[in-house]
Amino acid sequence: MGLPVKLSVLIPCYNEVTTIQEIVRRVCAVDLRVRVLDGKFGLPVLPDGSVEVVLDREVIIVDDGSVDGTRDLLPALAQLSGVYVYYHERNMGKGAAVRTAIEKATGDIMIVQDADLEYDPRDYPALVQPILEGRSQVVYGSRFLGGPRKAMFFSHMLGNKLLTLFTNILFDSILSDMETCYKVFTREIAQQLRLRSHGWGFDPEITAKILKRGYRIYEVPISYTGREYTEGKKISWRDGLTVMWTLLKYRFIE
Ligand SMILES: Nc1nc2c(ncn2[C@@H]2O[C@H](COP(=O)(O)OP(=O)(O)OP(=O)(O)O)[C@@H](O)[C@H]2O)c(=O)[nH]1
Ligand SMILES: [Mg+2]
Repeated sequence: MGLPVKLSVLIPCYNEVTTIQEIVRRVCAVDLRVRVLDGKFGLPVLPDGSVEVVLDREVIIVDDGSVDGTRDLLPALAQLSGVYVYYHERNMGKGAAVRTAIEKATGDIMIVQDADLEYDPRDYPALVQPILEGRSQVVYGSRFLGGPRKAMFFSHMLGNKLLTLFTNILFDSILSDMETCYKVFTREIAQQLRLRSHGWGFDPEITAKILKRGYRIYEVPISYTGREYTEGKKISWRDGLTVMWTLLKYRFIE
């Protein structure tokens, strides 16, 4: 990967009228200077042996058929430099929105960013560092590796741990957070995987395909501030069944 390196931030967005402006502000504001221990960029070497790579950024918002007023806010966001907005005519699910974003993205590295405020874009430099250092092509930000977090529902933690355990058993891995939103991957990986899921199958499908192809996933601790149901939290246990089925399908059938 040579300079300049561009990061594409992929934002699937469905009925996020209260948070879409703020998440885009945070994504655009984040400092994308990354300290990299690798001389191949030809940049001046700092006293600690690292170089400082400054990433270019583009923000790809895909509105997934919102009906809560989100769409009225998007034209103004599309005016911002480096921010591009695409629309699904009807609601198709997170997976479909991320896939559209991948198709439109032009970056060397891509990161999925939910449009609520549960994840913190200030974690980006740590998340892309293993890719820039050539240690991995895929990085997941884990909510279970000791990073700061809002302590929330036991049932959700259990659900997350069970789905991650299921993944680890099926694909002989030791992930700590398969369902994390912060999945970072190179353009090459994105093009190889040919993702097909529309809804909540996205996370298990991408994880299964990456592991089945023999890539290792690098994990980095991230912070997490889960939203409350009163703030729009939508996930339910039924979504867990879709996830398990998707993992089984890509492990044994496809
Ligand atoms: N729920 C939902 N989210 C979608 C859909 N399409 C795109 N998204 C976006 O996908 C991202 C993840 O959705 P969330 O509802 O936050 O999923 P989650 O974080 O697992 O669950 P909660 O925050 O608990 O609702 C958000 O940015 C949504 O706006 C959809 O059809 N349904
Ligand atoms: Mg969320």
